[in-house]
Amino acid sequence: MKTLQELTAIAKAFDIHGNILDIKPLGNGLINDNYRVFTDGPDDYVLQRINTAIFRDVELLQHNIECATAHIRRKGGMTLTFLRCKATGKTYWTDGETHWRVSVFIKDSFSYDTVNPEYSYFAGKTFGEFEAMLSDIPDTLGESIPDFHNMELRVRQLKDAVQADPVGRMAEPEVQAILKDLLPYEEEMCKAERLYREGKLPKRICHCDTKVNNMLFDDKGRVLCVIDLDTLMPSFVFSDFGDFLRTAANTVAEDDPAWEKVDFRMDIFEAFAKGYLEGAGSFLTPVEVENLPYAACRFPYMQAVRFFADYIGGDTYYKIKYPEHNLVRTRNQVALFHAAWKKIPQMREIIAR
Ligand code: GN1
Ligand code: MG
Repeated sequence: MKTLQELTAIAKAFDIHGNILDIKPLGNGLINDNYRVFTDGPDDYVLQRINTAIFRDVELLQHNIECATAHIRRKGGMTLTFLRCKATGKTYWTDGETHWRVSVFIKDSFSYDTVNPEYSYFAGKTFGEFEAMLSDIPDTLGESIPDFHNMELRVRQLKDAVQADPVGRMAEPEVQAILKDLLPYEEEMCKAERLYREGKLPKRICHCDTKVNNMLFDDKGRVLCVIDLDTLMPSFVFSDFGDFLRTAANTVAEDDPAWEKVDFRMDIFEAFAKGYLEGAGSFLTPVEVENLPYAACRFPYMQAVRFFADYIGGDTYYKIKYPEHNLVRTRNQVALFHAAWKKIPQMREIIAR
């Protein structure tokens, strides 16, 4: 943990305007550490410590973000503004150990962990338009986390954790039961990777972390800006479609222990799908559209696999608040997966409409 003085010194390495009045923790991301920098100038700022255990190539990460934000801005879209370090001209600062960056804080904005259908419609439209805007980006973007949304890899990582069992959690009967529940769906859930190999499914620049709280709204529920651009990379459009619904259509939070209360909300699905198809309809192929119900199942499944692998592996990836946290999250996502899976026929009807 850095002191206020240290954080202030880091913030001052960037080209910020005004004097720093205070710096306070911000938000509840599971990966980076975020702070709000209060100033007496026209803007406040967001100071972030980049988690380099996860984002190992900061140059590539920032290259992706700089290219994407510049492209969106050229098209008149609203996006994040990253500041340059005064000494190096780069959009990050490092002391050789930790890496930091600063962006302009977007005023009068709100972020939510849950949304109603109306907001979901706006969110769908925004993510669709976001992909549309980036569809003709001239730069080449890399994978800031290699194979981030590759289901085959995620399942392999789970199996590796099961084999290694570094903290003895395979002895827990519940862990065995969850594994038995998940594995039969493996092949079906790796469908996107197969379609890609067969040349039937493209990769496009996607956001890849479209959870509800990665979008800022104004006070009327209109989307102001898509944030958290770290995972912006070539992926299947299923990533953005599926990950939003994973968080928004769940009747409870992703780590709610009351997994019997988990359900997949079709009103949210319908509103989001409508917005998304309006925003992205111009470039989506029939294979992409046809598989949107699959996308809605793929992401609860992938998240279950990821939380579960982290639990079995000894909690090295996600921030946890208590020892069973990743297990609770897993159970929740497994329940969501089953709920969504049962509703595929209904989803198909809605998409066809
Ligand atoms: C992480 O950074 P944050 O909290 O928005 C994760 C996502 C997961 C999500 C689960 C880089 O997102 O992939 O879906 O937690 N980001 C990374 O809540 O792994
Ligand atoms: Mg986030």
